[in-house]
Amino acid sequence: MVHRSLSRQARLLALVCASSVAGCSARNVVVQVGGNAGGGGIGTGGTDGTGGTGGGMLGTAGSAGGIGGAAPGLKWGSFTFLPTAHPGGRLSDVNGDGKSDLISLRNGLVVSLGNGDGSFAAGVGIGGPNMLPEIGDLNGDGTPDLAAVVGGASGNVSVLLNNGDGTFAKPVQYSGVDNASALTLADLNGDGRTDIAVPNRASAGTVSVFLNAGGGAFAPPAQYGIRNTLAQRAAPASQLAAGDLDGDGRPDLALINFANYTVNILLNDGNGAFAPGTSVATDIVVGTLAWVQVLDLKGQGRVDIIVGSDNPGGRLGVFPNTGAAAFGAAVNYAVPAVNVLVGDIDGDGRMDLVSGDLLLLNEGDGTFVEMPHFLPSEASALGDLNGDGKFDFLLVDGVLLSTGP
Ligand SMILES: [Ca+2]
Ligand SMILES: [Ca+2]
Ligand SMILES: [Ca+2]
Ligand SMILES: [Ca+2]
Repeated sequence: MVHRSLSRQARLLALVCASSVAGCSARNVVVQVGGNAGGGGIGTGGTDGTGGTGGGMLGTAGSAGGIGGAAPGLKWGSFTFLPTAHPGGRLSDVNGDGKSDLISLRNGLVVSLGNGDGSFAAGVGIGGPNMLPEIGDLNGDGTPDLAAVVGGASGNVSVLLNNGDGTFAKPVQYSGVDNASALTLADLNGDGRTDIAVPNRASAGTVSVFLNAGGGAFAPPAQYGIRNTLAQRAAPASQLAAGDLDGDGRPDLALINFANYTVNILLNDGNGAFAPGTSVATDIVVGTLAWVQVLDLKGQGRVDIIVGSDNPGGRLGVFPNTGAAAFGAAVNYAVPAVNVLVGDIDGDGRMDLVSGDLLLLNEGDGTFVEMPHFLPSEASALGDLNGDGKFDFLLVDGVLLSTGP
């Protein structure tokens, strides 16, 4: 367990925001959080560049520096909180007007187009499962499509293709998953088309890989077993992330077991077939290991693994990639995984994390600085809500719009 103290500047910033929490329920409270100008970036696609579309930097990059560096200072100006009623969910610009739209749940998927001021038009039901989707360009037309799993023993993967204007074709179901609760999108066989991988919670620990046959249609899945030598219980994977863990340029899979606190790695042979790699034991034994992501935290071309448990006493653990899909001892943070979001919040080119109302700012050395209670309420999603290229937060009770400078 590593305890990291906040830098003086970070502490001041946290205090500024903490003291504004009560006021943030009023309208248009401005939260001053830093001096330097510049926007943030938003990555919603694959974390290693192999995933779906929609990733990349939306904001203009600021100058070098950042919290914890020689010249600390968030490259934000200020934020304005607007209490806005919305159901929460995922953000993506589905109709290509430069404003993030909201994908939420109401007996299926609902699309609410962004008005460009932090509010949303009335939602339109598009069918599909009552499970938030992953977002990526599945048919290669440059517009974001949706894929979500349907749970249960006879579950399936539901694919909703964007007609190109933010309306969606009827969901197409693909069978071959078993009690799944998550999927990830990445081009697993290197043909330029986005594929789908789904961990099966039943079936003694397997992953179903659906290769994209073109046009957003998917072939019947191949199943790959997960070695699980560290299993304390026969608990198959529940969540996964795709990224190049062994440095061969092909996206691999990191899977977490929801009960036995291990991370299992499946290595990609380059054709979208997978063989078991290492199992990494975490020392996170509180709650359920509920979240996994892979990110190159040091910017050295090696993808690290981050896991989190969802209990109030839970933690986030960062496993540094020491090369060839081997991972060093975890750096742990006393932060439960609460709807963890990934994005370059402070615009320094490094991916940061948001968990609940807390920020974890990437220092660039594989560690994070914790900024507790930084947001006035829990974050639901990150995106550019008003189309100005700057990072905004969709909070559970409104939006926090970046207002510059
Ligand atoms: Ca839009
Ligand atoms: Ca598309
Ligand atoms: Ca592919
Ligand atoms: Ca690889």
